[in-house]
Amino acid sequence: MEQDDDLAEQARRLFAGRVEFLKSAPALKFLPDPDTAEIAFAGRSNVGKSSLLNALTGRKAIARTSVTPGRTQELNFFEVGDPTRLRLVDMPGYGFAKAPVKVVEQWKRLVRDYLRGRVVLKRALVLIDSRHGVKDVDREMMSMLDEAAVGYRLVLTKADKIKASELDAVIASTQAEARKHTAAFPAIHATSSEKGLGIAELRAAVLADSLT
Ligand SMILES: Nc1nc2c(ncn2[C@@H]2O[C@H](COP(=O)(O)OP(=O)(O)O)[C@@H](O)[C@H]2O)c(=O)[nH]1
Ligand SMILES: [Mg+2]
Repeated sequence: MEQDDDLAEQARRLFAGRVEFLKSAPALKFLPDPDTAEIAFAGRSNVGKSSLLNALTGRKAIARTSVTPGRTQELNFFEVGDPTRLRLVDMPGYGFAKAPVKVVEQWKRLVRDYLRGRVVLKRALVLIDSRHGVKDVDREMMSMLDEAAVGYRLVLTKADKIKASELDAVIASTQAEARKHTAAFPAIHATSSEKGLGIAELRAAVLADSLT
């Protein structure tokens, strides 16, 4: 328990310190040097990914909250710590209904190649909207991670938007979904970027993951 408290405090300090946008990579050749642990964030467009990155780092707009969802096909890298301890990787959102086939294919290639080949990638976080639960597009993302053998945490977002009883139900159904996937962690993180719910715990988990 003391160790947990220690890690939470370390994580709090780390994320309160230097957080800086490093670069955008629209293709693999633009990836930064693989010299730092990375934690990747995935989720459907509008799931609350930018908001979660902002909440974790305690900034208002380190990651831009979306105006036009589903348009950017880039991996965005943020450095945390001074000297840099880890990188947060904002992966392009998926499941945007109006995306042309070509854009979807480009998304798949970029994300799959990154997941498969990235030695410094320690963990992924797959964000799921609390109101909707796991959808088919999320299952596809989870299968890509299973195949790439990248361990991932399922993170419920916008928990403030539903009742406590509904949250319990979506946690249970998400846990059941996790059991069907080889690389998914059994524990589900319920979060609200708006209210700060689950954010400190997730910060500690991200730091712990970066050290594995
Ligand atoms: N109530 C509530 N709204 C949220 C939360 N997180 C994100 N949102 C809203 O959901 C919308 C999409 O958020 P954004 O972070 O841009 O999603 P992204 O497309 O996944 O990056 C925005 O209108 C946010 O204000 C949350 O925890 N609670
Ligand atoms: Mg976003």
